[in-house]
Amino acid sequence: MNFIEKLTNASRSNNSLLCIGLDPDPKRMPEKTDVFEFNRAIIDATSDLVCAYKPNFAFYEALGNEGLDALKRTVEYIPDDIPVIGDAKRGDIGNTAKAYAEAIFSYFNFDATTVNPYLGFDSIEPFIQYTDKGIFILCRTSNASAVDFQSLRCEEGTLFEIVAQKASQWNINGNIGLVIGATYPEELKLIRDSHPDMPILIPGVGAQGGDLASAVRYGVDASGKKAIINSSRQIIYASREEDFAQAARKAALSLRDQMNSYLP
Ligand code: OMP
Repeated sequence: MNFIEKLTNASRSNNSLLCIGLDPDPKRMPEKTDVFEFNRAIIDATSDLVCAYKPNFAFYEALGNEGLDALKRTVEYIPDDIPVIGDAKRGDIGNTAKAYAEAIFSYFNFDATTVNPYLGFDSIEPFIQYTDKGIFILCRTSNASAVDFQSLRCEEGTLFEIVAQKASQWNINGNIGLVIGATYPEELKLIRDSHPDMPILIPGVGAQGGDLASAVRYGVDASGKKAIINSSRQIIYASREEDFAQAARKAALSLRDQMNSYLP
């Protein structure tokens, strides 16, 4: 089963557009909790509520070998029917990109990843050759400084619009999606209108204050699908006490139901 089929199935069976970001930060986790055990408790408490999980490499790399080991065990632990997006945001020359793709897809066995398009097509090509995997290209990121480059006016339009057009041209294997932050609803609407079929990964609700209603209304395709709305800190740090997993479940349930209430 390829990434899109897995995503569609998980989204349908859990009636969910919610992706939980597994971004473990020992400073915010309950004291003396091991990263894998933390993730396992969150996964056990929420796996019937999500369309995907998205661990971000940074939080694991920061912990050295132990972190990378926890990352590998986390991917293995997530139930097979739920897709796992490895948020790595890689971008390098083709030969190096090939090694990044191998690490993410063959060693860690992620179902999808995020990539940075700044280096152009030959930096993306090694990823899209894994035809059963999903590749999410950064288009309009959620941070305030996204405007520094992504808003630059070019002859053919604004830079983030050109990125979306290129992503569409590069989509020869049908496995490319876009990343657009919930903090930029107008841009999300613009890109969804011109790219009706692409899956869109939408981070930025919750801790970053992005608008949930617009993320749902502008993010989904015509059949109310293909939007993957990520929240990390708002869910995994809902409590720092022993009840953290139950608190995460409560936060996830509420967010999933709110998202569904905004579906057209
Ligand atoms: P919270 O702000 O805690 O919900 O985390 C958001 C997650 O999404 C982090 O892992 C970010 O690195 C990631 N992210 C963004 O916040 N903004 C983006 O534009 C893109 C991503 C991403 O690619 O997932």
